[in-house]
Amino acid sequence: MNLEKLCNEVKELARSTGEYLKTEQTVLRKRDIELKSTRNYVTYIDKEAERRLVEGLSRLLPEAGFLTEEETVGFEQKEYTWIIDPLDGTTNYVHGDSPFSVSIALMKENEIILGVVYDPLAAQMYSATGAGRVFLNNNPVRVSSHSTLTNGYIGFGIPYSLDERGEQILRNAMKQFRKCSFRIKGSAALEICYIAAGVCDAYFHSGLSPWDVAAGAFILQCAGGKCSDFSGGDNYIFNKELVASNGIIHQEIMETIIQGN
Ligand code: 2AM
Ligand code: CA
Ligand code: CA
Ligand code: CA
Repeated sequence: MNLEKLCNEVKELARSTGEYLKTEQTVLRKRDIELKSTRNYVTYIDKEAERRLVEGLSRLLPEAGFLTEEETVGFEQKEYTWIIDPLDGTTNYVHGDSPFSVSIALMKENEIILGVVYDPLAAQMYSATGAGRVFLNNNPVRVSSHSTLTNGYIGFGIPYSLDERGEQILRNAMKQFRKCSFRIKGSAALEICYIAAGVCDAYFHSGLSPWDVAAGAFILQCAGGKCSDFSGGDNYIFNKELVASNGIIHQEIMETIIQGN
């Protein structure tokens, strides 16, 4: 497999799907907006974008299976699996707001080998095919060198259903409000990429699914960053617990915000 060539083809597909999202946002009508549960929006556009991605990616790699948010195609265990979120940031999207993104990861057995996240409004394409091979558009990027929570620029999200643990973590974060600047941007995939590009220093969110995390986390790690679950372990894609950082402030985030010491 020529990974660089495949990555370029995936980027083209992400770009055209992103253009579709951008155009449709301007004509989206109230009656097209559905709720899966409170705060959890979906539209026909999420599903149509996913259908286009599945069709395009199937052409690029016919032997691969899929793990997708809208389940337009069922999951099947294969050597290669595309993990895709056709529209990450649907809440922003339905409110006519930004950012939102297309997120595509390729997993070989249990390892991610390619990640692409595209923001069509900013025309920003994040991609990675391995350590040091990570780009924002055509420019190589790296994580920030910010070393403490103090004056940090930290992203997070609030899960649709908030359990006791999730609430405690938000309370722990609140205690740090005077120290650092917190942001909720609303597209998990992009918020992880912002760390890869050195814009943000860290991000945490519980309740995320593999399609929110897989591409961004791979891109971040290729850019020198770190991801972990809430115990500090490696189960951050499938376990609904994510802490992502530039690596340097990871331990401090774990201690102050996740463990609440
Ligand atoms: P979505 O727009 O594809 O649904 C918002 O906090 C960000 O987190 C979005 O990227 C949203 O993805 C994602 N998200 C996924 N699962 C979530 C959950 N259980 N609660 C809140 N946000 C979730
Ligand atoms: Ca969704
Ligand atoms: Ca998502
Ligand atoms: Ca989505």
